[in-house]
Amino acid sequence: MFKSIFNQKNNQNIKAENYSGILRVIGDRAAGKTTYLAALARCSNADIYSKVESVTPGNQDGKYLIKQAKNLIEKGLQIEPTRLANDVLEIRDYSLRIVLKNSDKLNLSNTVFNLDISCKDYSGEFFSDILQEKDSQLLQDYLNDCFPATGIMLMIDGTTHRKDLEYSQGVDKLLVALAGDNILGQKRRIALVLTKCELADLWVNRHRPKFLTEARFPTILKRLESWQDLGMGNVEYFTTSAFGVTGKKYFKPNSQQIYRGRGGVASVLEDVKRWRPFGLVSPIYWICTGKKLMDN
Ligand SMILES: Nc1nc2c(ncn2[C@@H]2O[C@H](COP(=O)(O)OP(=O)(O)O)[C@@H](O)[C@H]2O)c(=O)[nH]1
Ligand SMILES: [Mg+2]
Repeated sequence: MFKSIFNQKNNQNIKAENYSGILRVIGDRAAGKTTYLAALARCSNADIYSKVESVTPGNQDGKYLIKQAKNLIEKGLQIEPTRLANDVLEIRDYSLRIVLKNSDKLNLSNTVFNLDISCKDYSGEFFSDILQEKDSQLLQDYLNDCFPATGIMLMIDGTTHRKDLEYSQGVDKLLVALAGDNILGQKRRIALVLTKCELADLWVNRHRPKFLTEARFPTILKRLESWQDLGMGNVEYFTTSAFGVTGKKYFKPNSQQIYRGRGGVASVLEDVKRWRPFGLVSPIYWICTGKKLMDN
């Protein structure tokens, strides 16, 4: 609906810019990877000032994400853990088209950005178990599967700072394994995404993702920065929340906690009517274009 109005009004001057990206989402169990993807697929819920015009699934797996959002998140339930596949070919490959509105408030240039992404969401074991093992065939298969990716989203539950050292070892292994350019001959982009940033201790610094990462995950940040300094690829930092906050002046996390421990936070969406995730598109936009998108 909104789309057609937008198109009619600006029909003459619309320029479309198309980008595409092959993404892999990596992170520990319960980092929030699948919930993030499902929230993204249901992005029509993003707030009215959002730059996102629409997100449409490009295949069955993309549709499955929308179903997960409708049947689980919106009913106040958790998404089921993603199981480790015995064969990399079994991993779901979500294909989505994200359409962004013109970001120029003065409407001088009417550009529509189309981001076509294909995105694989590995199970948490890939990160926590397999990356610790040596010479496993499955690990090798997974890494080979990562190789064509233009970008990797490394998702970390922002509350798991006690695991900084542990995670940095996994990150190390990954960086070593992925040395070299991707299939397009480009340097790979790694987006480090801190999840669950509607929670009070993360929320206050949501606009300073690098600062927040440095404060909470100094070892990981150091590893990534030296990888970048060596000219191996590019890294950028992001904060996100699949649930968001409610309230205009006094913000309140729109999540209800089920569990909190060293391994992170488990929660469900509290108020479905006021579901406003944030920071969903920024990392993807950066991976696809190399440019940063301000708040979405
Ligand atoms: N508070 C909060 N919890 C979240 C958020 N995203 C995911 N979760 C919760 O984190 C837990 C693990 O999420 P899941 O998507 O299954 O993680 P995955 O294993 O990385 O795919 C579940 O309890 C989710 O509901 C978020 O933005 N905020
Ligand atoms: Mg999952």
